[in-house]
Amino acid sequence: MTIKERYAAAKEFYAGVGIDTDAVIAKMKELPVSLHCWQGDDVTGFDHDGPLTGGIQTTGNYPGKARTPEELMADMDKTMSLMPGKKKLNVHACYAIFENGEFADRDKLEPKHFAKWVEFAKERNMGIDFNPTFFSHPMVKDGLTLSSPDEETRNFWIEHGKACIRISEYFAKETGIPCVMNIWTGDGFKDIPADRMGPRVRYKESIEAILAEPFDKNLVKPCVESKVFGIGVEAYTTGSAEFSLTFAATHEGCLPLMDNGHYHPTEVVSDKIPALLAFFPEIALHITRPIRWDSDHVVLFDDETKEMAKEIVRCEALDRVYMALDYFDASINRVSAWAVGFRSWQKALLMALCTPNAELKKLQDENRMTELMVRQEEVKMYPLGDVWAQYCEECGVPQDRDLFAEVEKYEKEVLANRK
Ligand code: RNT
Ligand code: ZN
Repeated sequence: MTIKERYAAAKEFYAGVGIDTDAVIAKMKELPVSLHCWQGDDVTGFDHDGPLTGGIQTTGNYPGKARTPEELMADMDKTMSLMPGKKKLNVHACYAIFENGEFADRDKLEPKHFAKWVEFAKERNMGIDFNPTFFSHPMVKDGLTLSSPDEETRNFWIEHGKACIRISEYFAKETGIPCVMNIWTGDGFKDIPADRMGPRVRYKESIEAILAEPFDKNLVKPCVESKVFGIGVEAYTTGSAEFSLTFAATHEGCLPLMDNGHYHPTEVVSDKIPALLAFFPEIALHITRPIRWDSDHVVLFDDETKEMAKEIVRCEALDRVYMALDYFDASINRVSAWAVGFRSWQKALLMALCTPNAELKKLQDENRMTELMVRQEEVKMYPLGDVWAQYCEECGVPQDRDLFAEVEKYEKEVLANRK
């Protein structure tokens, strides 16, 4: 059977359970998901030579890492040709592009240092999200930035944050699409601190100082991302879950950002999404895959990924949740890592939209829990693969079966020449 024939049968099946798959596919094509530039070069960026520091780490040395803006952009183009759906570009401040020998430190960054990214995004009809980079820099003092007891250190990073607000507003104005600006620091301690509140009060005041930079709240959406612990800062993280959530709740216009790799292993972000949506007009997500103590593995089409997408869809919150990918694997082909992760989240969204959510909710509200279990298991075996195949076909991207060959070809023709 051809893809078309398989899709026709699936479409009829789904119509029988009240789902219009043509409408679902049309919706999928319009849902922006942020694609993180940092999978292409192991979070290195272009403004320093040193290693990645500050509570995060990449492991692996698979050949073919992008070394220049041109290589990174070429790889992103390749990777985007392998993904169905609408993309938004996600850039970190350390990806500033300096020309003709000029250099600006993080506290002095200007919109012009990101003009090339704007050009790239505009040509591809994408919005841009942004992230100040509070790591991999000599001004990280004793593992601390915005929460440092040293005033000069704090001020340097506050200036960085303010510069990033100005750059975020520039992105939004240039692209006509709001820019989500995420504040994450790896500030914390390896071992038991003697003062847990002091750093948090300083962190709070520093973020407030950054947000005092004037900006249009319709154009820039600042977020605070929490983390339970970081590599090398196992005992204490300044920006804990309670800190970040309370900060966002008490500062209008500031969104909470949940990264699903940043909680204790038995906690699930799928359950936190509706909790936050009951209070916040908008929230943001970093979609990743945690394993044991570490986050940032390539997103797969696994249970929690499906569950997160389901929550966004059944809370009817697709326009209230900013979805961004955040992972970095240096041990496999990076273009493949990008593509598999993005495609997995697309599959999860597609599955959520192809689920008879209203019918299932009714069973719950009527306390028909036996039937609910039976039906929820039934949904898992619906012919989603045939809808996915049609969606990929319509978007002109490879089918799952052909993905690896495409990746391999690019590796041979392009990546292998980077010695
Ligand atoms: C780190 C955070 C953060 C980073 C990116 C690069 O644990 O998840 O979001 O991954 O900013
Ligand atoms: Zn994150």
